Amino acid sequence: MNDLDVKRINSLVSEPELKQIGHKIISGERVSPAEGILLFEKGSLSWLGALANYVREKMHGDKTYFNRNFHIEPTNICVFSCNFCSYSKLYAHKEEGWELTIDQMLDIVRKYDGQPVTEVHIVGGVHPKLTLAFFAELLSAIKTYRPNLHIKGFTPVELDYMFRKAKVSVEDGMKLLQNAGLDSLPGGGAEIFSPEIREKICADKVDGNGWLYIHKVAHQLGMHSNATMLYGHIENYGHRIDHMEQLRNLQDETGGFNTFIPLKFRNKDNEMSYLPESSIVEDMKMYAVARLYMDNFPHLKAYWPMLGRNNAQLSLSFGVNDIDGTIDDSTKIYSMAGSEEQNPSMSTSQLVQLIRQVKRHPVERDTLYQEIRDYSLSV
Ligand code: V47
Ligand code: SF4
Repeated sequence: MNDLDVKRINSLVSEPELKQIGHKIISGERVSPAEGILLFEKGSLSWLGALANYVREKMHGDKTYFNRNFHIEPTNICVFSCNFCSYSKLYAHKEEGWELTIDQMLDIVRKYDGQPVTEVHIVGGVHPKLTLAFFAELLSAIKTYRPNLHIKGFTPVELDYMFRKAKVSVEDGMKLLQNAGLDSLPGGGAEIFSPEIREKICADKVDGNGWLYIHKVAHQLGMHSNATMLYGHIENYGHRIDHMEQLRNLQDETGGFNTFIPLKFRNKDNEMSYLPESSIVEDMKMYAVARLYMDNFPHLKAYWPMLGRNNAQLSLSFGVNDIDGTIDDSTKIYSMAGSEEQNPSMSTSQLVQLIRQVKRHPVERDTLYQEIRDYSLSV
């Protein structure tokens, strides 16, 4: 620990209890749940930012990762009715939704022929007629067509439904999908684990324990995964810390998570539109506390299509070291929920520029954070 760092950063707060937490963080000690709540409640933005940036730079220096990926959304028809969702169409209104065949999804993969994309992210609604066998066939078809493309797909919400319908255990279902070509799991569907909040915003889908168990089994099979948290709606700081605590505990056990992704609730066109959105100050606090609390998560990601480009740049001073990639412009879930980004795609050079503008060091990565190209070495 560097005493000068402690002095410099802790001069930004006066409360002894906060100074003590700052001291702990700089000496590499873990923040407790009660201390996590104090960070949210009492920490000034400048102090939290300085601490989170200290941790970020200790872990990654100026490196800011991105990857080249594209999305496939098999369907937006969903049996569930999460109140925050602006995207899904109930099966009863299926004529308003879409549902892609395996061939149509392969056409999307073919669009990227010859392009240096490394990952496809498959995520969508939970269609009552799409089966485990259908998704296994989709995975095999993609792998046969482009074997080196990493497939990151399906949230525990989709998986839990698929496995229950097929009457297979989580273990058997995950093995089957892994053998068919599934490489890792994205972070979606986590929302907020607390049952009292889940009951009010997404009562009918897999619960927090179910979400965690599916990721645990994936990790035990050697797969990596991400984790999200939907914040800025009806939850309080205690619920956020409880969510992060449960993720941190599972990570201690398995080490299988790569990235934590806080997702800001957007309020356009959904059942929770009456709620105001969190302020940018609150968003930056969220990133900073996440960086400080999730000490065993190697990476913290800002999902720029949801947060907006300028705020994603800002987040790089509040603990974030990864910006989600150069994604395809057919991704609908976020623009439908009110993100400023109505066309959430950026070319690699635009993304590199965005990172360089805030004097960080762009590095292209693959899904598992192996470095593909260091952009500090080129113009
Ligand atoms: O679980 C839905 C969120 C998530 C809204 O792993 C909303 O690399 C805000 O998890 N306001 C799915 N958020 C997307 C997701 C994700 C995205 C990017 C990268 C990765 C990754 C994962 O989208 C859902 C839900 O929490 N969401 N509606 C809304 N109105
Ligand atoms: Fe369905 Fe996912 Fe939307 Fe919930 S968030 S209604 S599970 S598509």
